Amino acid sequence: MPELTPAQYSLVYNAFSFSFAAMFATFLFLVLSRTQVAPKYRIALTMSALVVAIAGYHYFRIFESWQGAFAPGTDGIAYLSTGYGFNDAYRYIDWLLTVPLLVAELVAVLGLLRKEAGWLTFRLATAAALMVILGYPGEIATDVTTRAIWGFISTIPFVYIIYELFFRLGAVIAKQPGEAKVLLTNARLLLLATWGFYPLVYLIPIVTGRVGELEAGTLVAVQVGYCIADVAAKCGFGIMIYAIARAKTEAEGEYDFGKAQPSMSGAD
Ligand SMILES: *C/C=C(C)/C=C/C=C(C)/C=C/C1=C(C)CCCC1(C)C
Repeated sequence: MPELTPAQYSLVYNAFSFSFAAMFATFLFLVLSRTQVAPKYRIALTMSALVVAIAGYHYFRIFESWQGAFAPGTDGIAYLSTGYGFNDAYRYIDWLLTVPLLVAELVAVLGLLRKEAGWLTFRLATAAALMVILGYPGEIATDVTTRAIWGFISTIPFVYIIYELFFRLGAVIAKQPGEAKVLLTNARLLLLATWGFYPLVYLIPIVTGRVGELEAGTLVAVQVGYCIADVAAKCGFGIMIYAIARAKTEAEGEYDFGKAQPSMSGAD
C-alpha cells in the first residue's frame, strides 16, 4: 500500500461515503415508488432496489476496510499503511451479484413475453457473470501480461452483451410506446457509457506499468473512478428504469395519474 497525503486519503473516504449515501437513498426511492408503476413492471423496480441494497452493503464494507488500511503517521502529514490490506475483493463480489441483476432489470422493463424474456435474461446474465469472473484473476495479477490476458478474455462476454443490447434489442426498443422509446434508448446509452468505464479503469495499471503495486495517484484514481461509475450505473440506471416503467404504465393506460386510481384486478 502506498503512502497517501491527507487530501488523497480524504478524497477516497468521501467518495465511499457519498456512494453509500447514494445507494441507500436510491433504495428508499425505489421501494417507496413501487405503487407508481403497473404490477408487471414492479419486478424491474425490485431488481433495481436489490442492486443498490447489495452495493450499499459492499460500500459500507469497503469504507470500513479503507479506514482500517491507513493511519496518520507520527509526522502527522502522510497516511501510512497499517498492515491491514485494503480489501478490494468486495467490488468483484458486488459485481458478480449486481451486474447480472442490472441486465435482468433492463429486460424486465421491456415487458417481453415470458418465454422470450427468460431466455434473453439467461444469456445476458450468464455473459455478465462470466465477464466478472474472468476479470478477477487479472485484477489480482502481479504482472502486466497476466492482467492483459484475463482482461482480454473478460472482454469477449462484454462485447457479446453490447452486441445483444445494440443490435438485437434495437427492434424491440423501436416498438415501445412514445416516451418509453426515448427513455429506453437513453438507458441503453447510459449502460454503455458507464459499463465502458470499468475496462478503462482496469487498463490504468497496464498503461502505467505498475501492476501489483499501485502508486498513490493511481490507487486514488481507480477508487474514485469506480465510485462514480457505480453511482451512475446503479443509482442513475435504477432511476431511469423507474422512469421507463412509469412512462409505460401511463402509455398503457394502466393508471391515470392525478385522478383517483382505478381499482386493479389482482394487484401485485
Ligand atoms: C455495478 C457494477 C457494474 C455495472 C460493473 C461493471 C463491470 C464491467 C463492465 C467490467 C468489465 C471488465 C472488462 C470488460 C474487462 C476487464 C475486466 C473488467 C471486469 C473490469
